[in-house]
Amino acid sequence: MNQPGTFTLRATDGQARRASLVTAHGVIETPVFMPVGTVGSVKAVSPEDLKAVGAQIILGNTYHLYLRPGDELVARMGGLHRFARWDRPILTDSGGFQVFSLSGLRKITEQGVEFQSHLDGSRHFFSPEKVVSIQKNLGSDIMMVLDECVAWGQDRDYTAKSLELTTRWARRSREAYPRGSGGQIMFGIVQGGFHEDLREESLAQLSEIDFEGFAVGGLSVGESPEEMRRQLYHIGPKLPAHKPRYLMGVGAPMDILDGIMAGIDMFDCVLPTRNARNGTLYTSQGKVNIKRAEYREDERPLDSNCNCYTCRTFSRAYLRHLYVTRELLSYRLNTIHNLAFFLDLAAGARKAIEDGRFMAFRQQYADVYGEPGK
Ligand code: PRF
Ligand code: ZN
Repeated sequence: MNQPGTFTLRATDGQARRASLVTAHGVIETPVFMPVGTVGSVKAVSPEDLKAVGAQIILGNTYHLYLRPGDELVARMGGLHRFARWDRPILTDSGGFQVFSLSGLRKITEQGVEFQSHLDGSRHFFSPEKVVSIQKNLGSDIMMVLDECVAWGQDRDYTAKSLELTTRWARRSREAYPRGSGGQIMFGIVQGGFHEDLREESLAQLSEIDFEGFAVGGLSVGESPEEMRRQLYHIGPKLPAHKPRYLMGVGAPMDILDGIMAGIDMFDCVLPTRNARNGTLYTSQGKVNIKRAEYREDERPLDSNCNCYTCRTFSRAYLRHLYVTRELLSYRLNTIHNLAFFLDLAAGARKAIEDGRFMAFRQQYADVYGEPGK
């Protein structure tokens, strides 16, 4: 079956799943890590670089692309794939997170959310239908519904009311783009804060709507690693087994591995790309801060276990020099390596699940990166 949304489980190992998801721009093998390309560009690297490190799908942001250059301009340029010259799958987030984390004054009503641009303070309004229409203009393969990402520390009463609003918005989103009305697919987003019963309630409500996949939102918003795992292990295994499961905005290597352990299939995070630009590099021996003096005359590759262009070609000494002198090449080389590390982690997890040794694979990373929260 090559109908977008078709999801095929290939193997399981405990709760961990090895699967594939059909989209209009090709099949995604999961578990998958999705590099973040907020404005239609993964910062510092080209589509060619992304393919060389094995990126299967990238993420774009409705909020940013709507503000600049505008979704209608993107549509006139043939859609985001053609505009950015990326011919593999794209997932677009709904803005349900960016509006709450980036924009100024905002007002939530039944109809939607009014907000001020972080660029110039101008006022805008997102309804669930508007956000679907923007994502139609962008032409992403996977659309996300408009949701309210409840801030860490909100009380139970607020969270319970909020998840119901997220459900009503989710229903309106699906109605604005019924299943099969085009080549795009749509995921619902489970909210419910840090109350297991509210998470279950959110999932129960969303399950009545015919989405092609389900995301877990509202995690990694400031809570402890233990609290995130409590929610993740509770709700992950309860998500529909025959549909893709996406943990939004997560995370560090151990968070991704523990997400996989909870039955999650898809991940995105700015950590590899943002940290690359800050000189924090992920290696098989742990995190490396490339600016440190100890690397000044270090001839070795950044990670002898990595086969990326950066590690095949350059020394730590040169990477340090580029970083210290703020050379633009530093951003590209560091980003290539960090993405290779996260994409290799996902590829390794896929293989380990197929071989029935996922927990041993996870342990190798835990030995280097430490057990979360310890
Ligand atoms: N909702 C949406 N996008 C998100 C989140 C969410 O809750 C998060 C939370 N970690 C990241 N990105 N729409
Ligand atoms: Zn490398």
